[in-house]
Amino acid sequence: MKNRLDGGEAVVQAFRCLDMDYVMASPGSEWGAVWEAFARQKVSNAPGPVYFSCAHETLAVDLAIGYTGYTGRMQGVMLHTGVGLLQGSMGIDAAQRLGIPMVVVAGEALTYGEQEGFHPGPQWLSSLSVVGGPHSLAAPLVKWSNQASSPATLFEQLIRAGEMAQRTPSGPTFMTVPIETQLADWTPPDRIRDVPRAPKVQPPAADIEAVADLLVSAERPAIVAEGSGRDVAGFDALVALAEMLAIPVVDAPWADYSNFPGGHPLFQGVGQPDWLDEADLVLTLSARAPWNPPSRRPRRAHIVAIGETPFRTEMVYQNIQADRFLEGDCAATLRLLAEAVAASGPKNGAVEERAAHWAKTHETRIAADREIVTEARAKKAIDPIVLFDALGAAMPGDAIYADETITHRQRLMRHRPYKGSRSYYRVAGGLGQGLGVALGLKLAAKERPVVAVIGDGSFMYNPIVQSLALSAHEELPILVVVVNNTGYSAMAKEHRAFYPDGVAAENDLFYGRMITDLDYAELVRPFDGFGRRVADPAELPSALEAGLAATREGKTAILNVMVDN
Ligand SMILES: Cc1ncc(C[n+]2csc(CCOP(=O)(O)OP(=O)(O)O)c2C)c(N)n1
Ligand SMILES: [Mg+2]
Repeated sequence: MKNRLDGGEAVVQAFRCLDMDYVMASPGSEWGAVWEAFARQKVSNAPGPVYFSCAHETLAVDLAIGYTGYTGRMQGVMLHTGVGLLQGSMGIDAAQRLGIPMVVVAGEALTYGEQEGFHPGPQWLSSLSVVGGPHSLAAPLVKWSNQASSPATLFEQLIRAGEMAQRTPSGPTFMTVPIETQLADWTPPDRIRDVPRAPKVQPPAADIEAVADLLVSAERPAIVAEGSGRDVAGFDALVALAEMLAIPVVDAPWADYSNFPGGHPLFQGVGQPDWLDEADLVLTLSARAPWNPPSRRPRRAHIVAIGETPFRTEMVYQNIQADRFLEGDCAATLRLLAEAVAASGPKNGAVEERAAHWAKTHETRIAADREIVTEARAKKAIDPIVLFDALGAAMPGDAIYADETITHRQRLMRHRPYKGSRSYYRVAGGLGQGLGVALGLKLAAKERPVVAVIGDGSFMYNPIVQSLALSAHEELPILVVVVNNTGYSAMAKEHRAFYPDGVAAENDLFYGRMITDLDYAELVRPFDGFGRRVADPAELPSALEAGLAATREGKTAILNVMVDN
């Protein structure tokens, strides 16, 4: 009895075969068989995933998002039936939007105490019962959702869920594993297979050739990058291709990652500069929404959309306006393009001319941005731009940023404190996930400083207590910078835009704004962290340095930075 294999072992063995590092868990009482398997793994010194207890479903899912976002390695997430799934659902939704593969499992009971000799607990009859099963709640949020069909199929179904999650378009999959299935005997297959990672998909060679020809003959090519910096390979491949032909690169308005070095002479900032209308060829990289408004494509350019999944089924509307597609892994496609361009022979002087032109444009923009910072520094209060500039100066070049700002995001991206590859992660989906994503990034990159930049309103949506407790307990110190404009600026801004001459504007009465005056830095005290409220621009550099120093000593730091808009 003691060492019999059951469904719980099948779950852990499947995660082992899928080469997961962690099972991020915020569980309930249904998981006894899986805990038993983890105990067995521990006492027998067997290799396998680490069980990571998270104290909140949002944290469990977001840790997986941050960790996989950085490493590219898929993880497991274990939740408590329908209620746990609902609590973690916003993170799962974010994972789908970001294309982060993960296998999420939740349990349920099937027998309610009617099976002789076994009672799962009375809670399953009333409050935990989900008509259709937890997998029906998960279905709209994931690529695939089902109940484990039987103890005999559980193991292979979980493996397949992991294999599917990694396939294009990558994203979360979900499985309900009933308690009865977990407790049932399980006989492992004769051969336990190490599951290979999903191969990278590449566009056909003829399509690569055709676009390489377009690139070589283009007079004014340009690149708009949204998600190509997801991995180091994508970042490096973009630098190589851009340099080869002196192609200017801009970040799309909703860039998910650091796609290109900000100090590179070919980097031309974020958004849709006017000169894009003069481009004759534009490559968009892993872009869901390259133009704003969506139909406002560059006027003259032939547009080539590069990426694994140009059309996202979780989006209601897209209008990417591509004239041609190169569908496949972005990094691999960029590399193949560079190879094809190199093979096409020496380039003419136009490339050198272009390089000089864009280096100058880059310099002009940087100088203008410096001017903006200088002007902002003259203010008595802290302008958010001054904060972002000070962050860039205070933090080491390898700092990683998790960005959960709202009205400050475009300014953060413009005055980017982040530098190299894998240094910027946009927090996707609904608010309240920045701390979990930042902790997941820290778990993945313990040697790099991690900075969560979060709006004050967004901060309040996070599971703050749970995140700080986990950060202390698991020794994951991060620097949290609350960009505090004392409320929801976004709401007041939209309200004013809809009713510029309205009663609210006239009387400064914005109901949606919500003013808070809590000192968020105080919240870190019970967790032995470092906290400071900063309202004076002159104090910013030393406060940032002290915050960073605290994280180096293993303490999480919260800087509550009072900004003026
Ligand atoms: C879960 C969730 N609830 C509500 C919203 C709506 N919402 C979008 S922005 C925002 C305010 C965010 O405030 P803050 O982080 O302070 O940013 P600011 O608007 O001040 O720049 C809210 C409530 C949301 N995006 N997600
Ligand atoms: Mg705010």
